Amino acid sequence: MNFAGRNLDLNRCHVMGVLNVTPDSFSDGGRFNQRDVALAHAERMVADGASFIDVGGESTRPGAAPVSVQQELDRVCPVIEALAGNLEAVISVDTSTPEVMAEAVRLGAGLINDVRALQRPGALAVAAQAGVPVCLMHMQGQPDTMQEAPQYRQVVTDVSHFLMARVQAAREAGVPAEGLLLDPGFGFGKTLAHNLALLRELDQLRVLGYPLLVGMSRKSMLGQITGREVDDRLPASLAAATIAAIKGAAIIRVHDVRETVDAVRVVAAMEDAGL
Ligand code: PT1
Repeated sequence: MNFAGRNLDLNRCHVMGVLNVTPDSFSDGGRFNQRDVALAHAERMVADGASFIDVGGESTRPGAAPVSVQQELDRVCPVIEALAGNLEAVISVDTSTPEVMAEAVRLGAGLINDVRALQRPGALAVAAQAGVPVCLMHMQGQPDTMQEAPQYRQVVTDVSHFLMARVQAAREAGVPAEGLLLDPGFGFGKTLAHNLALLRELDQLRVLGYPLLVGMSRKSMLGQITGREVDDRLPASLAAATIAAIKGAAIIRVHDVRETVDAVRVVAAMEDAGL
């Protein structure tokens, strides 16, 4: 798949490093300092083997409050500008806001990662115009309330049907099929049982024919399984990443790049040995 000039073979599993530029992600204020800290963190993740750096200015974890368009632009754009051209990786913009998508791609972003699957007004048109691949993610509800009472008829088929409908909407808007990735949205309006069903049956989403992106790093589903606090979830995150890689995920979105790259290499080595 081509990401704004960078070509990656998605038959192999890649690691995406998380670069948060939400204010709570940094203890210190100061915009200049934030840009420096973000650039250094991104360079570290690329040196550790990340193929993608995902830049997001809206927290979408459970309970998070909405942000304004201007706030998101102010957070994301200076960082993307600082990274573009200076990184041996694809810059991904984690946004649902059409204005942010357009500006980020203009500044050099090579992937639009939208947890709302282009459902905001204007997002389909902007994504089609942008000419970079798009990741369509499933979420039930909105971040502030999505964990209150998630319900599905059958989570894997419900998520699959939602994603197919969003693929159809994106293609009708002019996004080519070769530029689409899908994500079941672990932790986005799902109980532990829902998340585990999606992980166990990830191969069922693969039959849709699009590369899969998944993110489970440090999430509360792993806290529920292990009883560990968020900063103590690396082993569980590596297990989840390994399972996803075995089940055919193309991109794994994580905080701990170095460790996850090693885990993915073990899976790739096993698969290469079967050729
Ligand atoms: C994700 C993802 C994302 N996750 C994609 N983008 C987040 N494509 C942000 C918790 O339960 O999985 N895929 N962008 C982070 N969101 C969450 C959700 C963080 C749930 C934490 C939790 O702890």
